[in-house]
Amino acid sequence: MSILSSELILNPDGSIYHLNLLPDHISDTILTVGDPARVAQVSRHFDSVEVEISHREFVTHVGYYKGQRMMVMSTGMGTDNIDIVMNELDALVNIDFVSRTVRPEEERIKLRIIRLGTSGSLQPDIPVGAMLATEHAVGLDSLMQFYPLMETGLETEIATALQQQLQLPFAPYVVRGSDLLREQAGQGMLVGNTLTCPGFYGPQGRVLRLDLRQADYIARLQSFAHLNAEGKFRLTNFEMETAGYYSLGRMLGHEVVSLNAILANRATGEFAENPAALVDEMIERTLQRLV
Ligand code: R1P
Repeated sequence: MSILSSELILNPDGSIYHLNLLPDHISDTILTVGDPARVAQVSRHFDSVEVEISHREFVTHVGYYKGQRMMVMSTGMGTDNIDIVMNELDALVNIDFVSRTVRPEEERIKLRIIRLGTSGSLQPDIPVGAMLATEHAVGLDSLMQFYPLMETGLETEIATALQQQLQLPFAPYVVRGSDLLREQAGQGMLVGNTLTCPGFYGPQGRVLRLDLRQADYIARLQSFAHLNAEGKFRLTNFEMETAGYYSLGRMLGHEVVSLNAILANRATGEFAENPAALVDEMIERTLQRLV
């Protein structure tokens, strides 16, 4: 079945609508960052950068790192952007743009997508400056209201406990990411469970001029605990994209890991003195582990 031009939108040069990339641009390993300025911070470590493409918040550099083809792309903030990034990256490798048909299963490509992001810690024992690789992502956003995500029994159990203990009017979604990629790219980092919030202020419990609906929201996040067959589950950190990556990655068949440089600690009230240096450290450590 051919996908209509209103659904799979291609630009006049054949590139995909938002990312402006052509199928030939894509490498199997893709590093993603939120901030467009962070793209060059990554690609300056490449042996060479052969393609630079920029459209809206999506800046992409394609090149080689230690002889391996690699690309780095910015996504902007929030899971609504991750919906675009994951669907368009997948289309670039798994849909034939000429016939507008999905490639047969045996021809499909599994991408390795590594988010190099920043994040706030929820727990006093995860300090500013820590590097954390996400095991489970918990989505407080509405993205999975629109897709048939299959959760495991344990994920559903954790989601139900979260709804009850956090007194949420809806059930969050819970997804475990790729253990293999986490162990490789996130080797030596802390492992944690990341809460993906649909905002930076209220949804992450920050009060400037607006009060929160639940005054004890942060305390509830910090003290959330769920004992299960695998041990004790707690929330370690929050940010704004990881659950979108993990859920869409599972459904589309790509390996995804979210790595987080902890810039703030919301238990102690600290913020990093030199955030750029921490992001650099995460970039360097991760690149070394990918080749
Ligand atoms: C908020 O400041 C942004 O920083 C975090 C959040 O997820 C959100 O995107 O990640 P990035 O630094 O990777 O964008």
